[in-house]
Amino acid sequence: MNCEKNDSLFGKRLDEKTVQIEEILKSYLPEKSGYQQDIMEAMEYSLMAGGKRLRPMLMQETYRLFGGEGNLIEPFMAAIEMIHTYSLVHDDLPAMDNDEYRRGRETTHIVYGEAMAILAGDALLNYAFETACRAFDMEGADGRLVGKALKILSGKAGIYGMVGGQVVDVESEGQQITGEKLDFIYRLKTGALIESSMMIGAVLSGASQDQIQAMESIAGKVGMAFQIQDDILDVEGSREELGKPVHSDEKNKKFTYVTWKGLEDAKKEVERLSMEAMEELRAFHSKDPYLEMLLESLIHRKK
Ligand code: GRG
Repeated sequence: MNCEKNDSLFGKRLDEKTVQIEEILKSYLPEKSGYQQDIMEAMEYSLMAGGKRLRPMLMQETYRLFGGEGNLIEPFMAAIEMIHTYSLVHDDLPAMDNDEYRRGRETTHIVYGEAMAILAGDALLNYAFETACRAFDMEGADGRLVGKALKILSGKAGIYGMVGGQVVDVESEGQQITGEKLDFIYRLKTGALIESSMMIGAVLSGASQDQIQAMESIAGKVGMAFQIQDDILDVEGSREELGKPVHSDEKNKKFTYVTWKGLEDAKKEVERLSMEAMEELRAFHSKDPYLEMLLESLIHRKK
């Protein structure tokens, strides 16, 4: 009974926080005007298509964990979701996964054409940095911390982060790869943005270097568990719940944790990594259990 009550309280807060994040994202989108209006529309279509908003949520909760207050975190919350969205827009293109459906609606290139989808992805990536830089001008902002957060954001999105992981993933299509290479792909392709989310939350709240590193470790485990769960859902999930086609890995001849170890071991690994991440998080004795509950909810996520 108590457990059910906790679940419904968590669900209510999750919904409320998601709505708040949607408002923040909307407020940072460019005004649709001028000759380049079409690209602004495509950016909005892609960004405001729904989605779990996990990365900005993790960033905001980590900021709060270390006592961060006020709205300094908001431009970075918008920026991380813009980068995540650009990666999905480009990943769906015919040259990559060639998917026509995402977040419950047609992908950007289906609606706006391929050229505009490439440009909308580019625009979201660049606008993410324009947006994050707005933190420099906010009241009470410490320019050194904002600069440090920008360094993390750029590094984790690039060739030593998400793009690097995606490159190896694309090159490995149709191949049997080693567990070590699979780990590399997952850590970078999926883990890097999740790591940057929690690290930036810590940096902007003024956390110590040790605390920032601890967040990188927790987020690394969350990212790995999240990607393995994504593999599981691609086999076991439904198009209705996921808002995107299932069996996409099979279609693209991807070697995944599930093809490597099987469904049961994959599920155990998600649980193991998530438990470890929660254990590490408990060392920070947060008064608010929300972040821990959020991590726990990811183990059983259906979308
Ligand atoms: C194109 C440079 C470039 C990178 C693409 C992120 C990515 C790399 C590809 C998307 C496909 C994929 C399976 C990525 C792994 C990360 C992942 C599980 C993304 C989906 O994230 P969710 O579930 O999506 O948070 P929503 O829609 O909820 O935001």
